[in-house]
Amino acid sequence: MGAFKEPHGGVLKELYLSEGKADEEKLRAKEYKSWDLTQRQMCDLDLLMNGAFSPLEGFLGRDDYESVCDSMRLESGVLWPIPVTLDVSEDFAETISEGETIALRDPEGVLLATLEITDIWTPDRASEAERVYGTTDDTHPAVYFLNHTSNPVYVGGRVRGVEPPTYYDFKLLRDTPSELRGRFRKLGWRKVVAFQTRNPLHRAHQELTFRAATEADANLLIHPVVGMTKPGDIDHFTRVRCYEHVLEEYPEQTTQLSLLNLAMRMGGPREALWHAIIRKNYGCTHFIVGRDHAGPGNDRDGNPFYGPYDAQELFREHEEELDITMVPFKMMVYVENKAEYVPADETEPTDKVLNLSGTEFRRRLREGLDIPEWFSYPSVVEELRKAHPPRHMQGFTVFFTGLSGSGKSTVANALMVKLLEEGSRPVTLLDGDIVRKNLSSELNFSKEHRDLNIQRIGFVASEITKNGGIAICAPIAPYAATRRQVREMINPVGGFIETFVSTPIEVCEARDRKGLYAKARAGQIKGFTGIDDPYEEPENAEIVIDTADLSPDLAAHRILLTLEKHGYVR
Ligand code: PPS
Repeated sequence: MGAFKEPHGGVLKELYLSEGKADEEKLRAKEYKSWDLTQRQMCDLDLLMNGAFSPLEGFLGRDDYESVCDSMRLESGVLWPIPVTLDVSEDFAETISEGETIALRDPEGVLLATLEITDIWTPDRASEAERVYGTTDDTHPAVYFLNHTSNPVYVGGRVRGVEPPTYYDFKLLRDTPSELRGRFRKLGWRKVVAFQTRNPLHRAHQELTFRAATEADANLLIHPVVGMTKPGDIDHFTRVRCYEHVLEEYPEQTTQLSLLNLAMRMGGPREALWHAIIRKNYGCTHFIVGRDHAGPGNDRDGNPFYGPYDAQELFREHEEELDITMVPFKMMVYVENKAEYVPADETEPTDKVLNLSGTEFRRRLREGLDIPEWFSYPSVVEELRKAHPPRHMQGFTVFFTGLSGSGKSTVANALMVKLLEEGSRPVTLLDGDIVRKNLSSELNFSKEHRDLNIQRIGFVASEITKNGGIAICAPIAPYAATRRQVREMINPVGGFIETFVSTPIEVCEARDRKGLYAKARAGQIKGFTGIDDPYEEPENAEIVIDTADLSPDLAAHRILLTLEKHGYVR
């Protein structure tokens, strides 16, 4: 028996050269101009070469591109909803011409493919956004990408595959369409329902996917995207570990898991058709389309870009031509009195339906609160908790700022000792003097060098924070913009607590432990902070401490109380 589902356009278009030909192409490519692929292009090229994008034979040329934007069809008439284009810089475009062959390389310079150029053109990106995504609003991730990430010139042409991109993670779970088709054949699977996802799966998903497969009298493929998803999504490492746990919940031999290296566009209805075409190429016969499939969220005015069932409607219009059956996603809800999941439209008025919104789930995760077993599997929750620990298990940075002699180092030392006593995480002190000696010894006190010094401290602190430690920094850090940069560097990876040591300059100068103020007044040190160099006071510091009327012990204690209040220590 041959393939039980014809690929889109009739033939699976694998673009790899045979081994011998690939070796010859590698030799020739030494003479070609090279384009270093972006992350999005690596994903697109991978799926072009392995046949997931059949019937495409390369990056779209200009006529196909216009036709896809206008009518969701290639020039040949075959349905194709999303433009797959190679965007390059103007500088690079100026060095190449139509008819030439170029090398496509990964960021390390490894040759993955060559491209025989048929077209070079500058697209109207606003028009592409409007025609493909129905909007020019930047809050749509694909429109944002077009306007801010994509390069301005497109290059179209046939791709000759030399080797697939190397991925070091989850190798056994990454399949080409031929490999997956082979596996289905081996397993004797005739009908396969594919489930697309970019989120972790919980019990409701397991129930709905298994029900969808059972109703279609088919087997099930969990086919999550691990290429590029919506910015802010849970990382794929965490998700794949979750999927592996959920897989064990399906009856034996009913379900397979495979990872798809797709770069999603979040293109709603058009993207739903694209997802279905890709799954058809992988040999699936059915595809689950849910509410707001591949939805990009809300627009600038807070309205959804697409209607919740637009994707299902567009799919239905093209279902026959697509030759893959849509399985509309059924909302499953947990009915407590029956202790089981039931389709939302099959509940009875007397049923007690339990609900936990996505927002509430994330809040509970963030705060380390209980997540009921009816909602998710303990193994999945554990993985998610590991990746998103509650605050008392996350890293954080306490960033002191203040004049020389304000008491930063003394309080920072006292705080370090108290945190070591508390013992929950490793503590690193990046005191101004220590850093100047070990990390920034070649720097002086010019604005440029002070900024560099603070950026280095910020980088080290963000690494410590990311890995769950505590960084205590105590430089002068006189400039507000640089402090803000550090805050922005650390916020995504853990807590940032800016502590302004506001001790007035008169007090600092009167203390003058190192005799530097006297020297600055005498003109022996130039550009001394507070004397003849500015100190921009923080306006939004989490903590303000004046050591003129607070002992180091009490000051450190107050910081500890604030850390407790924010949930960083218990
Ligand atoms: S900065 O601006 O954040 O890079 O400064 P920092 O790395 O914290 O270094 C401040 C310490 O260097 C000594 N020092 C000076 N401070 C300010 N201005 C000038 N021109 C200067 N020259 C030397 C001073 O002892 C500071 O130490 P602290 O611990 O703050 O008193």
